[in-house]
Amino acid sequence: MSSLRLFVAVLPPEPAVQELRRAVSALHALPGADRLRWTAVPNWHFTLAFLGNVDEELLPELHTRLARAARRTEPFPLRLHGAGRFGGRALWTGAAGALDTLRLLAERADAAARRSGVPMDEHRRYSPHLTLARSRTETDLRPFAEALGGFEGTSWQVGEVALVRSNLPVSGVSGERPRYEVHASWALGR
Ligand code: 3AM
Repeated sequence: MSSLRLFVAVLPPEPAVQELRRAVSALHALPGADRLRWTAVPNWHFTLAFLGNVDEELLPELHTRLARAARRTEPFPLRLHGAGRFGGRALWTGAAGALDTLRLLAERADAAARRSGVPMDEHRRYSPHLTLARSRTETDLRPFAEALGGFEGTSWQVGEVALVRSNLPVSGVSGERPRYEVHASWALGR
């Protein structure tokens, strides 16, 4: 049985991506920046639910349920906001705006996957973040988070949710990043 590695995400629109790109480029000049693995700009996303490897036979049901989850959720405002880190391993920018709706959409995406037969990992509290850089070893990411802390993006209206396929690097080249492609997407609301 073949399977796809999938996650459900909100993708920021191009103007928001460009604002963030300008802010993040200043971080690349900080000491130690070259030892971090920076995520590729076209890959930037807010993960709502990570599904892992999904058997192809589950896809029709998954699509139906994600479409329903999208339809039940009205479009909502969101903006990129500030910075944070997961310990010394990941640096991210956060979100502000209708976070309750973002959380609700994440819960609905999780439930849609579960009910389609995707064995989801135990439920962790959803923490909205867009990963900017990762470190293989414990690293002091505070200077990076502080430098980006005042960042505020322009608000946009989230109008769709995407099911994204993650193609892990197969070349074995160290530092090569996964390729993401939008497998399907659904408009929010009716
Ligand atoms: O959106 P971010 O970058 O935080 O780290 C992976 C990435 O998160 C995460 O899913 C997103 C798209 O790949 N991810 C990868 N494997 C995971 C796992 N086993 C995972 N999240 C939870 N459990």
